[in-house]
Amino acid sequence: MPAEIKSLIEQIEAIGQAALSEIGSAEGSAGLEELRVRHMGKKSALSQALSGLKDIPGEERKSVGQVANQVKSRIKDALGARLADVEAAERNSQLGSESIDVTLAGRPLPEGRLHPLTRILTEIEDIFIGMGFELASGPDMEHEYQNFDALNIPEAHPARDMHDTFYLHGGGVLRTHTSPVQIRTMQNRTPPMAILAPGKAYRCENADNTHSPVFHQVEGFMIDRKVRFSDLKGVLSEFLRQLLGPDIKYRFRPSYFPFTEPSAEVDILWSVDGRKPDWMEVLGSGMIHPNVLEAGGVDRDQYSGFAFGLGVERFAMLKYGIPSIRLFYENDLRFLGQF
Ligand code: 2U9
Repeated sequence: MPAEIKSLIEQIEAIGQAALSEIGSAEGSAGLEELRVRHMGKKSALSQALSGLKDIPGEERKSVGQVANQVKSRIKDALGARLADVEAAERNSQLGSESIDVTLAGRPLPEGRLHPLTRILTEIEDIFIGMGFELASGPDMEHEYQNFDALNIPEAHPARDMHDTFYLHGGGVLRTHTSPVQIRTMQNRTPPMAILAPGKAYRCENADNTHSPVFHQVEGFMIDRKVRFSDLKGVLSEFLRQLLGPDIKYRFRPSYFPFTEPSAEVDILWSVDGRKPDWMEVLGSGMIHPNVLEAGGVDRDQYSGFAFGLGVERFAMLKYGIPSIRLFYENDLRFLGQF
């Protein structure tokens, strides 16, 4: 074999050795890819060494070619084997760094709560439902007739004054109490009926610790033949005992409302901040005025009824010891989180 062929074969084997040693110590799949291009590509040292192959005669070209093919396939195998190792190592290190400990405790999520007004409103509703009352609702925007006239509140009554009532453009008012709901219910049903009307009421006044231009009321009434003042006392006493405890002290005190006659307010003996108990007004009530029965389409000679009304915020403030009505509407989570 001529010396230049022998030297070419040695050169090819040397290129192969160099490539194998580089591949053996290559780090990472990116590094291996770079080696693959350098050793297997068109511009590789091997390709360059073989560029003169076509000028070599038959037999000798064949043996150079054989060596070159062996070297090529060894480089290819070495690349494949090293790539498998490198990829396995990369996968293992990724699995190690991204592992999740499924036995770790989860982070607690902040817990939602019912608004204190929702809580007390639900309690109040449940007590009356337990005594046979049905819930009713109606629109917040009302006709002046339903809000005032039907309730025996005459044109000149101070409650109709601009200072107390939100008058709407184009007529109508924001209801100043939920009483119009009861008028509507009376007009749509026939006695006997026992109805509870919880909802928002609106008064045109500035907010302070005890007033808010929007607040919540629960009103109710019961109409049947021979409903008496003692029925009113029985139902409201039972309500107070269930809401505030069996030992609650209360009194019925004569009062006046245009829509009831006779009328009474209910006071409870209540201690604020551990101080000496005092009488606190919590409920208005009375026998439904015959004019109001008539406006509701109920026969005033056949039927009688009692009605009552309470402010939900006032009850919540008393029961939970809340100092200002504004806290209900500020949505401060430090306040709301206590209920
Ligand atoms: C009809 C007939 C009678 C409802 C009544 C009161 C007395 C009363 C106030 C309590 C505090 C309103 O929230 S408050 O400011 N309510 O004192 N409400 S009797 O009487 C009615 C209602 C509807 C058809």
